[in-house]
Amino acid sequence: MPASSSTSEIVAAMRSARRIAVVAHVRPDGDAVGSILGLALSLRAMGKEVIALLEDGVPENLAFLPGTDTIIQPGSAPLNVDLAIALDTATHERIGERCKALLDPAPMLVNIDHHPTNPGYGTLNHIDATSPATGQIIYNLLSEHGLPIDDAVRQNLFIAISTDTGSFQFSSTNARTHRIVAEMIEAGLDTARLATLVYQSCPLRRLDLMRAMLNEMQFRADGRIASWQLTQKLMDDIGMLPGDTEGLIDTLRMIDSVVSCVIFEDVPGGKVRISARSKDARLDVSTICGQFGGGGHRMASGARMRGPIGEAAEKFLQVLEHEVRRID
Ligand SMILES: [Mn+2]
Repeated sequence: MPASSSTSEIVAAMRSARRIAVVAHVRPDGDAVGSILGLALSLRAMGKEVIALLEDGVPENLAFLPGTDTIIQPGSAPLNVDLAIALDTATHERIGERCKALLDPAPMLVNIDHHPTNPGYGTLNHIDATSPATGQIIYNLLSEHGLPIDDAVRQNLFIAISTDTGSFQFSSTNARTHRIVAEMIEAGLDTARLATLVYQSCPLRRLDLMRAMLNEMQFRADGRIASWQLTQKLMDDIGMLPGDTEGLIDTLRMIDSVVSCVIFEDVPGGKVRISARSKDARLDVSTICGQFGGGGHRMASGARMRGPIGEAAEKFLQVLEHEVRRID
């Protein structure tokens, strides 16, 4: 993990900038969208001109968050920002090709993240792998330095933290996480409303996807590994939209015998996207994903492999099965 710059240095850079771009990773999840909006809305309240950028735009299931209407997808016009800030993005490339091209001319890049594999590609880097969500780092930064926090900022950062901790269930959740939410509730945040919006507002299409997964999931290593292959054909049949797979893997994780679960997904260019999870601290899926050019957290990681999906799955699962059998 790279040496971290102090949040004071980062806040000083924010204060002295006039025009700031805030960006997160491709295929944005709740932590990506919530973190960039939490920070962007606070910076706007400080009087900064802020461009919130996402290569793939906002997924439909997160469109209820305040400020999503201000997020833009990268165009061709130069941004002319004094400062670029990348959040929740483990490698520089993962902000997306078009975002990277637009932000490369920025005189300074701040990199704030919680992925332990982040190499520190910014001018200033603040990588805190003990934080369960980038949203938690942003909340700490705003509150420690007295930067504006209003209800819209809280909504975004709550969703960032809630989604990245699996609703406060994952082992990365710590005492500070709960203290932050307690502070948010004391300040009047309606967390039940937000939970309904993010966890109980699925279009039927997402349950069709889950139904297919439950029908097709496969097991190996005596039920300790559960996996599923999400093919392009199924995506077409269901009419799947970006963000539809968020949280799907947690259903595989529910099974008592499972210590690791994996979803393989066809992505454009003949590639296969891998999402892997561990339920046992002795099994580090980030090193397994690392063998296939990916990375992430010990308990939640990803990689991309060349297709076809069946062959990629078999290669990955053989390595995973070897590791799973080693820990017993
Ligand atoms: Mn995250």
